[in-house]
Amino acid sequence: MLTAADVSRFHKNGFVVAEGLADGEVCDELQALAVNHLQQNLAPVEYEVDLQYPGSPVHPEALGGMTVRRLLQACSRDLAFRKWAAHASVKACLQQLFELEQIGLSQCHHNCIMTKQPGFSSVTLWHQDNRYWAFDQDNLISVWLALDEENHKNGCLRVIPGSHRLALDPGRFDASLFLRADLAENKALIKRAERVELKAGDILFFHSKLFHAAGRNLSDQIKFSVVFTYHDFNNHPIAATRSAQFPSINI
Ligand SMILES: O=C(O)CCC(=O)C(=O)O
Repeated sequence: MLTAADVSRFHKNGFVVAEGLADGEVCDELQALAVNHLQQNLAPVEYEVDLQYPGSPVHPEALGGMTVRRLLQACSRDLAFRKWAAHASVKACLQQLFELEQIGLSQCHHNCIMTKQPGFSSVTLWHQDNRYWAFDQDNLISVWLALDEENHKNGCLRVIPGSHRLALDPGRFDASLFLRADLAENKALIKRAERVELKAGDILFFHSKLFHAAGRNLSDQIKFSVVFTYHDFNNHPIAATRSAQFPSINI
């Protein structure tokens, strides 16, 4: 469970870290599965080349062109991922943050294991996850479980505290809904960013409107993180969008 101070920090800043919420055994089991699936290139996966973010290989045949960025559909990969996604401690924290009983787990985006690899990982520019989502209310929460240490060197997340409460004009974004880096007002906003450094078992809860970004993995180890996104079960995805592609699970 989160403390009352954690809950108010979340509402104020748009994120909160629960240290050591997942125990070592869970992290080891999920990591072993992720390593195995990555070695087998077990579909569905997303490649760095698919995204064409800064630093991505330009072509599937280029050096690093088969670098996997995400193992997709985590819930359907192994019961262990599904169990983690619906774990009692995760559910209890989400009930506190949403102030709700019924929590939906989306299977449409995130629902993945991030596999940030040395050598060919790309830079994720400043964005809100609402660029991926289409729900009646833009009020979703992602749960990011670090399976290893996450730090500046291996490309941990950076966040802008309180930015989930901003309403920015469309002109502040590029065509892909990343913050435009050429605008002075965006540069001033980005200066407020903080790193979210995590240890294995730590969980970052963050709001879908929180601006965040991440760098490349400059270490020599793959960084594995498990990420799921949740919503009020009565907050529905908009029909015919990617958010409605698969049904949510009532955890
Ligand atoms: O680890 C990263 O590169 C950030 C990923 C991210 O922000 C996202 O998938 O929304």
